[in-house]
Amino acid sequence: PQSKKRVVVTRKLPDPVETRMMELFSTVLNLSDEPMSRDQLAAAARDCDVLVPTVTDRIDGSLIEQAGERLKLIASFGTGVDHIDLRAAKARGITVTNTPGVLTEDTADMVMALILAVPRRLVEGNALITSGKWTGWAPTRMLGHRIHGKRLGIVGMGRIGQAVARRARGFGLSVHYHNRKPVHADIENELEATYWDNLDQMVGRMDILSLNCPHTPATYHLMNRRRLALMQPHAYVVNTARGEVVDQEALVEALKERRIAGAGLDVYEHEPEVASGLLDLDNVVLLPHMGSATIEGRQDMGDKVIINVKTFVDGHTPPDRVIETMF
Ligand code: 8YV
Repeated sequence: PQSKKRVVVTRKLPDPVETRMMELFSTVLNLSDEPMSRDQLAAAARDCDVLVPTVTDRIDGSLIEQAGERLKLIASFGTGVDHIDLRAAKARGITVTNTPGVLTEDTADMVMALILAVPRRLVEGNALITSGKWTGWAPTRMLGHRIHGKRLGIVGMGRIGQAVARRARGFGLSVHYHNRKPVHADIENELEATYWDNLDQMVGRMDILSLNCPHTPATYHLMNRRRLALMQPHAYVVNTARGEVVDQEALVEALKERRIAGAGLDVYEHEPEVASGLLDLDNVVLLPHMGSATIEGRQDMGDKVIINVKTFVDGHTPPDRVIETMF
């Protein structure tokens, strides 16, 4: 019907999510599952009431400028909102929502998977078997580093950071964290987590670092050349947050020169490009941005998008409204 709001979805979403969206709204789907070109995205933004983008769509100031008068909501399918110029959206009176909470546990699982995979050489072990080169057990073969008893430093103690901390304690890691401010004392006690006000000091003392902060102007290259140099040579870094939080070039150098022991990466600067230097290293495990990639999680994210859109078009404030100052 005419009254239905026009909603443009930029990527293929789970079938039940698409079906429900088509029932509720006048929904335009991108069935190709390839990211829209910039022109397609601009055309979509010119002619819809609600845009549902994902992390692969760059909704910058110039795109928002090209948006039509009728665009009033950007309901992103994902938690990170660094692909959206929040200030430009606000200036145009466009509300932005995201999908926090529902991918916390899945992402924390992936952090643990990388914390285990890199020091214990899981991928190398698998490659040894599949290459047919395994000649049998030996006392000194395929030795990695012990996890238990080591110090984990979590950078960014939000939902995901806390979920990592809970898991880490089960693996016998002691939990340390850096955050803009300490978390509530009850949470700190529950997690037996030690707050480090000074990131440099924490970085220099950890055996494993896990990056779990959003990418904002304040966290861009937070792990820069200087901070990477503070890490101990036996230390590992795991990044499931955003590639931009680490100076990738400096990271490759540190890994190559064995100034740090290894890295587990799920995200990259300039995705889907992966710096060629990373591909030649044997002390890294590289994943294709799949931290939250579970069937259940994608459905939950879709449900959240639908609730946000429905609430908004019904004239209310959507539950996951992103406020520019939050980041
Ligand atoms: C999602 C993510 O896959 O939500 C995020 O911030 O990085 C990913 O886990 C992606 O956002 C989907 O749009």
